[in-house]
Amino acid sequence: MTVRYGLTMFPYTKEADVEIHSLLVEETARQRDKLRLIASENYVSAAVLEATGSVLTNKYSEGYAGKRYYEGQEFIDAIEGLAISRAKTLFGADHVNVQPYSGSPANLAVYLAFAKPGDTVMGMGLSAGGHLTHGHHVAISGKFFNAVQYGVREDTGMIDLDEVRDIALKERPTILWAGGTAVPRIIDFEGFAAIAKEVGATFVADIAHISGLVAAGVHPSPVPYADVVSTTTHKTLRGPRGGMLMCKEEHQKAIDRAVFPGLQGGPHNHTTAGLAIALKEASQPAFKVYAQTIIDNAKALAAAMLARGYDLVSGGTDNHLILCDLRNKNTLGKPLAKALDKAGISLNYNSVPFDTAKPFNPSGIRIGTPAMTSRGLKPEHMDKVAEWMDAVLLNMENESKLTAIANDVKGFLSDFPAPGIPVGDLG
Ligand code: DSN
Repeated sequence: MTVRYGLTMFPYTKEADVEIHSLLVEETARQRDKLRLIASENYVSAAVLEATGSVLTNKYSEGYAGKRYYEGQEFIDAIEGLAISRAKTLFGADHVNVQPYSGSPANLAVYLAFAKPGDTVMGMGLSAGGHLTHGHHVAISGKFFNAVQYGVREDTGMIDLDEVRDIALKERPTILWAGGTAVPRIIDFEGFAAIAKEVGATFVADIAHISGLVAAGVHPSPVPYADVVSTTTHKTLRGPRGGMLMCKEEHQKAIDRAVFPGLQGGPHNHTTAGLAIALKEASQPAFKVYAQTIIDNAKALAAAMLARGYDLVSGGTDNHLILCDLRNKNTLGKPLAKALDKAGISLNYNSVPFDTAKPFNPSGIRIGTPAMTSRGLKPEHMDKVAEWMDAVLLNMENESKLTAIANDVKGFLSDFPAPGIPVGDLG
């Protein structure tokens, strides 16, 4: 549904705080007028936005349904119950906890549930595409635990399960993680589960990036194989900012206790309501079409980039993201990302496996299709996207060219209304 406002946006904020009002309007316009290719971002529906801005933010409800530490929970219990039952049905999970504030707290709760400080834990290295919470040395997961990391093969850019098994057999981790933030290929969750079983580790699949694809059935699910599945709720799943843990029945108590009272206080009920709505949306046939189009768009964009001589890690993609190694284009990721932003195309610079540059100005960029697919862009539009990106690369210092591209992008996007964002004057 296209939202059309005839009135000033955020009228109460305008009255209370003109500075925040103006910034809210500007950010709304930015999200509307730019091509958003950050792989972890999306546009939630107007209904999800409404729930997250509701009076539920006023309510404390530490505990779980029927066992709370505050009164007045009759509606909160029902809302949380709906979110849980919808997630269980959608993912086929035995048990779901919808209270984690986001992906990092969800993953911290997993450590609390299954490991002790100093234990050996194993995950994919950040520079190979893993996540900070999977044992990176600057994060709590790398400081409080003896973290060992696996990567990808230099010749294929893919995970080598034989290497994972060798490391796991040698290190005997308590927890084995699969998943990450810059993994463009399908992960063999069954293979990881077999390794975890062999070494006696708890197998945790972090599907933060791909949970919408998994929910839609267009990507293999780890739920049958993993002890625990962790996800954020705001990426391909297209819900509000939050986290969720799914697990086998036998881990229910450990997970619930770790989230509360182990790690967190009161759940963010406005987020839970938004999540319940998003899960209902994700169970509709239209969401399956959306999720498949995310992948089709990513494959079409990858093909258009390969045709222009771009070097893609692993040679392409199976999911919603593309990791591009720019070393053959003689630029680093950060200056290109900044030039693209000036040209109305928003993405992030990213390390690539075996990067020779520093993480704050690495050799790559990461490109994702979830947000633009939410606006209705299709595979036939991906050549134009690649053409814009290539024109930016060739004109990084040419401000007037970058501005001209930004105007083209904005004009093009005006035919693709963004969910939850008004068309017309934002006031
Ligand atoms: N920061 C998220 C991402 O961009 O992938 C992961 O936590």
